Amino acid sequence: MPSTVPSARLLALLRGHEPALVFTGAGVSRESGIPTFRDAGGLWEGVDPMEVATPEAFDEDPGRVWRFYDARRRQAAAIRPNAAHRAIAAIEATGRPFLLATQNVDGLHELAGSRAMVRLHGSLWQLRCTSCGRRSDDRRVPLDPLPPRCACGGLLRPDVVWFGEALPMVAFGRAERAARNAALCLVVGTSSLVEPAAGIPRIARASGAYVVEINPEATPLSPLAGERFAGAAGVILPELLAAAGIPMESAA
Ligand code: BV8
Ligand code: ZN
Repeated sequence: MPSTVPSARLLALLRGHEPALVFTGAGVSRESGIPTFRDAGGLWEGVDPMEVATPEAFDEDPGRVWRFYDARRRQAAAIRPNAAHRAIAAIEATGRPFLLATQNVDGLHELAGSRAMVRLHGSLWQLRCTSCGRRSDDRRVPLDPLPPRCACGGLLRPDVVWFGEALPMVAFGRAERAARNAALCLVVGTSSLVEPAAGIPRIARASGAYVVEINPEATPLSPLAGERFAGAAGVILPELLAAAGIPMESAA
């Protein structure tokens, strides 16, 4: 098991009160039981993202897109946050200037208590009407019938950001501003392949933040990291917090 020995610089930053930005991807939910996208056995294995995660795919076959997303909602509804989600919420709870920018849509950060956060790619639990634009919070699993329809009769879609779609401007703007001000940027569980979200940690690094990557694998971001921990977020993050003396809630 790789030991987690943070540098003196990282320990000082974790213990300090300067602004911190945490940027997460699917790997942070891995230990809750949700597959990532690009690992073996991942969501994109056997599924062409262009057939289930683009507006064109939805126009062509909303039923196929909804079967993919309803399955992910059912999967996400059945699991709980893991120690990585709780550790990130514990950093926020120290009261330091903090923002979590997540690419995840599963809602586990919110369940773990994260509040100062932006969802760069939307949420599985929000639906949006393709006719009247109305947004709704909808936790029903399974959704039946598929595809779901709005009271206005319009087709409802998952309120997530598909390939070729713009990210929510307010969320992305908040993440960019936090990246420009961050002294510490933790990049957890992301392949750093999907733009423009993957640019957020690069903005932090260019603005002087100390970037730390937590990921079993190296990624295109790795060369920019001042420090890397090659391991599971659910193991590494609690160890870093313990070394820094940051208290963590145990599993609720
Ligand atoms: C845009 C939907 C323009 C939500 C997702 C060529 C062709 C077509 C498009 C492009 C192209 N080149 C660039 C693009 C743009 C494209 C893009 O970046 N494509 C990439 C793949 C090349 N981007 C877009 O299309 C974006 N929009 O550009 O629009 C525009 C601009 C203005 C106006 C109009 C239009 C939209 C991007 C968002 C796409 N939506 N999903 C959903 O269903 O979830 S992408 C999908 O990838 C998810 O959102 C996910 O969040 C994101 C990133 O993946 P990761 O989270 O990093 O997950 P991954 O599996 O990749 O990696 C997991 C990592 O965890 C691994 O590194 C693994 O080692 C690690 N790990 C595993 N276990 C653990 C762990 N880490 C820690 N602990 C563990 N236990
Ligand atoms: Zn409607």
